[in-house]
Amino acid sequence: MADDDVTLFGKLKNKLIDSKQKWAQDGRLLTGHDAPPTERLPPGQRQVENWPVLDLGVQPEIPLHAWRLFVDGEVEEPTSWKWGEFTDLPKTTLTTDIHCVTAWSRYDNRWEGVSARDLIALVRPKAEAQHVIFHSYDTYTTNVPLADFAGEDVLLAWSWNDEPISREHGGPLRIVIPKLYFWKSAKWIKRIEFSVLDKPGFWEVRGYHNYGDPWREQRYDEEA
Ligand SMILES: Nc1nc2c(c(=O)[nH]1)N[C@H]1C(S)=C(S)[C@@H](COP(=O)(O)O)O[C@H]1N2
Ligand SMILES: [Mo]
Repeated sequence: MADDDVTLFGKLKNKLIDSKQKWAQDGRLLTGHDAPPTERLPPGQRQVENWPVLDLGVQPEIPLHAWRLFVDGEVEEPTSWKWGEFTDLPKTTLTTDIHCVTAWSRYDNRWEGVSARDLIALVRPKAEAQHVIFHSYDTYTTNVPLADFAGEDVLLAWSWNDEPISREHGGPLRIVIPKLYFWKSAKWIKRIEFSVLDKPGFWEVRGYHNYGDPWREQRYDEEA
């Protein structure tokens, strides 16, 4: 693997990370209301037209020749792909809404990529695999139940509104899980681990909710 070719731009924004962790402790932005999933805008969210950038302050630049995706853990067929191999897989396009825990929602984002279902069919998780852990090039991690990763609207996306996903938004490849808050949609995805045990990720160990359903307003861990 040509990991030497991956450059990290920026510096970890420790103050920003600390203040978000404090927000979680204080329960900032919580309305205390659930909304039925039939309601398009989840409680406490406001619609935006732009697309904000959120990260830890570090944005990896991954040249396509150095890009790899590894899928491993509790699967029958651990697999890794180079860029051209991955983009040769069957493609799916999908239009979804984004709901960020910082209370913005963006409607009608058109994604193209490989569906999680197609990927799952290739690697064949073992029966014991119940959790999926995403590992990114910027060292970010996040976790979802396998049942949610296997949702029909989950994508490994390389394009947004018919353009390649920009570096700041997680290109070359990011995860898109529309039914959960956007922190679960890992940018710059490098490795997908199928696991028997759950492994709370970067924000989940800093007070964010382990599951993150926007319609039940699961912004933060109740114990935090
Ligand atoms: N690798 C990685 N993925 C990440 C993050 C990150 O810092 N690193 N931030 C998460 C958060 S908190 C959000 S809201 C979305 C932001 O995606 P965007 O910058 O494209 O809006 O990415 C999520 N995925
Ligand atoms: Mo977020």
